[in-house]
Amino acid sequence: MGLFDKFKLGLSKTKSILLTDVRDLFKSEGRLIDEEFLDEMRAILIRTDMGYASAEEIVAEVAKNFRGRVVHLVDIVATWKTKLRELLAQDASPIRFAESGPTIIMVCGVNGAGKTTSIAKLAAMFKSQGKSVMLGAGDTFRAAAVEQLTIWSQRLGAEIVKGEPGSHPAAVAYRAVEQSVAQGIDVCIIDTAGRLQTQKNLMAELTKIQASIRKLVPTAPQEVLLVLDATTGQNGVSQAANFTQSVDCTGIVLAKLDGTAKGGVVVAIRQQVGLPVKYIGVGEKAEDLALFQPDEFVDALFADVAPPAA
Ligand SMILES: Nc1nc2c(ncn2[C@@H]2O[C@H](COP(=O)(O)OP(=O)(O)O)[C@@H](O)[C@H]2O)c(=O)[nH]1
Ligand SMILES: [Mg+2]
Repeated sequence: MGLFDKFKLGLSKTKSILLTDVRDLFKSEGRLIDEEFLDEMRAILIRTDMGYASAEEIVAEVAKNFRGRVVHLVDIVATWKTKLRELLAQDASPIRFAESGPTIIMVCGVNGAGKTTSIAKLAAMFKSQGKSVMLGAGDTFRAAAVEQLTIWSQRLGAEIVKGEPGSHPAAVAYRAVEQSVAQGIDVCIIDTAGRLQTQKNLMAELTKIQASIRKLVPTAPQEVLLVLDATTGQNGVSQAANFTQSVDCTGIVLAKLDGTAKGGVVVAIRQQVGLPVKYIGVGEKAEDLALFQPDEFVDALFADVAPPAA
């Protein structure tokens, strides 16, 4: 499956609701762009969880271009797409690899966000690029979490380092990195337990994990990825703001985009969190991950809107 199809898959719920709502805005003879229309359009945009400010920017642009005219959906789609691309714009942001030695990626987020699954997806991606992968089972709180990562490591043919029950996650991370260096592994991905941004000691633990990695590789971790659950909508945005206060995250993996009609949350994240969205999760399987690219993402969102009649 190509990137565009993955975006379409991830956006299927958002698309069906958004495009149905938007089509309902118009009658076959077109619609006058007046305050009533703009209010209805704003409400539809806000329902996608893109945030009020983002919705307002799109409304203002449509008002500027079309106020007082009778238009069809296809007439304003280009304006929507242009504005959305602007709101989502970010520098190209694939994984930053180490110049030599293993690339270390730490993954954090709240419970159930999709961390472990996203790690499996990243591992599958690296394996498909011919890279060797080590997983660090740093979620030492739950035996089931270690088990889950172990199953993925077997399925994907990745190495794994686990701690003794009750061992400190920083110690597991240390050993995973140590093994990666010793074995000449290309990418080492460290799982961590879910934590809430309000749990100060657990947030401090992330810094300890980072510090123990740096004892071995001072320039690591190359990436600290924050996994957000797209189905939590705006709540994910505040999680991100709080996580980034405690630990220097380098990017976001937005999981479960396929499970929500609130796909507009990616706009809110870009607007309100100073981090790139690196990858999106579009399902539960190892291949259900896509590098986030704003332009293709917007194209996929509007792929089924009929082009203007010739
Ligand atoms: N539909 C869908 N489900 C996902 C995605 N990512 C994770 N999940 C599911 O979300 C649940 C929690 O995921 P998990 O990786 O264990 O979360 P963790 O607690 O953050 O490690 C599991 O049932 C996953 O299969 C995704 O992109 N799409
Ligand atoms: Mg987990």
